[in-house]
Amino acid sequence: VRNKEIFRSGFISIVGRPNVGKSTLLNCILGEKVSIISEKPQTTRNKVLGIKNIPNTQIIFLDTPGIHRAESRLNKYMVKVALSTYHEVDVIIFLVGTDGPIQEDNRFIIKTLKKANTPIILVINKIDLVKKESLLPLIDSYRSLFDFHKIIPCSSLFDDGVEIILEEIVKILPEGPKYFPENMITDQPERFIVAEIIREKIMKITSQEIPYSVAVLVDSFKEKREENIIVIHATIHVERDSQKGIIIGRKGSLLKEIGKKAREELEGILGARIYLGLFVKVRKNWGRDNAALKSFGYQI
Ligand SMILES: Nc1nc2c(ncn2[C@@H]2O[C@H](COP(=O)(O)OP(=O)(O)OP(=O)(O)O)[C@@H](O)[C@H]2O)c(=O)[nH]1
Ligand SMILES: [Mg+2]
Repeated sequence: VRNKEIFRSGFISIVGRPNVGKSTLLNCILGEKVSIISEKPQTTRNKVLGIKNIPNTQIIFLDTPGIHRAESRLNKYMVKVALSTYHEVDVIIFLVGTDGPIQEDNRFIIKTLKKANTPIILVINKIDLVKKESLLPLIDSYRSLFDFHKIIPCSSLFDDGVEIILEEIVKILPEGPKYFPENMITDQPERFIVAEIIREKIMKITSQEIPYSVAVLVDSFKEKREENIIVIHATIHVERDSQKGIIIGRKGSLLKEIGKKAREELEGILGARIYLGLFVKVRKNWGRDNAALKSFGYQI
């Protein structure tokens, strides 16, 4: 019988291929948006921390960039970030879609998991997209590849099965301290959240290489408390002149749309009226420039 008085806590990393729904799962668990989501792969670029408090328990989740065959510097950095979480967590959630284990990326990930000395829970996400009958063979095929601590099917989009993931995690968590105060949901500074929400809108609105050529930095963030207004200036950095034109759009229409969507969401998150000034700047080939990557928060 577990002693109810014992406080349990621990760190859980969510890893997997790009686009399988890692950030969606984190947001679903927290009931709040701390990590941006898009239908395009490689949305998350940094480790994003989310804190879940339940009675006598604190679970700290790390959302990570998708692990894939990385060619560019930024992508290699992203994969490194994801793999580096293995050593700082008590449990790893390996998230996959319903499209089968055969992908090369998954094989690579399983190879890395074999070296991690941590319980690994396989979560099969997006089960809303397939028939129930197809799940058992899928589970079997994964089971033959690795000795997972548990295999749990779920749909993060529809909050189906997510509760079971939490129950399983709580069973493995060690006794530990309350690392963060209870009212805290993430350790990300507001400026980072603002930059990410702007980047999310760009990822959703633009296509082809544009989403991957964009980095967003908040230049200033000033609260006018008496009026409940936050004045924010941010710069969207692109890699080429042509991309600057595309982001701005005809008579500034696209930039206006990005700004409007970001502002509306940020007003909800920050609970204030927001003035959002957006600028677009070309930083030639920043993705290949270590100093630029560093200044955008991608510490190579
Ligand atoms: N149908 C369905 N779609 C889902 C589910 N979970 C996530 N998605 C969708 O999958 C897409 C990718 O979701 P993300 O949460 O951004 O995926 P990710 O794994 O964080 O992706 P990266 O950050 O690029 O590695 C989005 O369009 C989500 O709406 C699910 O359970 N069912
Ligand atoms: Mg993500």
